[in-house]
Amino acid sequence: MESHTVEKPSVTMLGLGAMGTALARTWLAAGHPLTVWNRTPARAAALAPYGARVADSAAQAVAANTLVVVCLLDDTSVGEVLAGVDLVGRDLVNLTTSTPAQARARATWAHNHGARYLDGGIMAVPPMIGVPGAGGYVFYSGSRELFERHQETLGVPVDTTYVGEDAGFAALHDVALLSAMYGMFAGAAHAFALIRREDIDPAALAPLLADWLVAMIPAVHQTADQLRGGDYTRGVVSTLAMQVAGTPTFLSTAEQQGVSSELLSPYFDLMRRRLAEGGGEEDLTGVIDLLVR
Ligand code: FVH
Repeated sequence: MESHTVEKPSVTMLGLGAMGTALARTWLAAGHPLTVWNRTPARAAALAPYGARVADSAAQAVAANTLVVVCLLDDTSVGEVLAGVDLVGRDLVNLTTSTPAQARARATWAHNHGARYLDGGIMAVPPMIGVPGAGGYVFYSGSRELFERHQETLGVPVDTTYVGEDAGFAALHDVALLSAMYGMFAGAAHAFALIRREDIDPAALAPLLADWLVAMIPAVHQTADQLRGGDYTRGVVSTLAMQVAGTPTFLSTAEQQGVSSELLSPYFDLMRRRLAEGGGEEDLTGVIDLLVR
């Protein structure tokens, strides 16, 4: 009996840094024909033994397939790599970290060059790529139709989450989540600094810290409910007035431990401002309105 194997969709990959290489390897391992190009040719050549077709130029790689995935350092390098390349009829998927404005401008630029465009924001580090259950995913925004057409292929290396037709939304979600992450790491840095000169093992504090942050973080759902409803006093457990009253304890403790309060103070300043404006019965949601200019 004749057997038919269905060929998986072909992909072109431009950019083989740590992330691009991880993505490329996963597509190759899953049996997708893959054409690759990288500015430093050795990184592309390293994938040839795994079945990648190595293009001599970005233009040649783009000409090879309809689906073109780009994962370069920044938006400037995307502009440099694609300058003068014929993009007519291509489905350009840009996973390079950008600002929302850069993503929107890149979408317009791609359309003006005859390409369809999807922007992506990668919520994963290279070791999470191709590892089911590792928790990584990529935000996508731009044409829903284009996303749905390639969703299966794009989902091979890492899960996909579509966040809207606005090409800037993937970048915006990406930066929003990473900004929250830096706030969390800033808090953790302050906590470790407080115990730094004491006979306390950082490895003993770490699980306590991790568990506490996990216990507290569901509060973001209440924040979202309050922002949607407009009533920042709804469901409040710990009032802003009470929390502001506690801030001298945090600042004095930092001083006593010889630790700078420069990570905490800006947030405490905003809490005090909101309290002064009459937000004492709220919790911390009112601070958000002080940030939005
Ligand atoms: N790696 C990570 O942890 C993060 C996770 C979240 C998403 N980011 C973003 O992914 C983009 C690529 O990151 P990467 O980790 O692959 O970065 P590098 O290993 O530094 O590789 C950079 C690639 O870009 C090429 N490149 C840089 N400048 C140019 C240019 N002017 N013209 C052509 N190519 C350029 C570089 O080529 P080469 O140095 O090998 O010749 C690499 O292929 C990025 O947006 C992260 O923010 C990663």
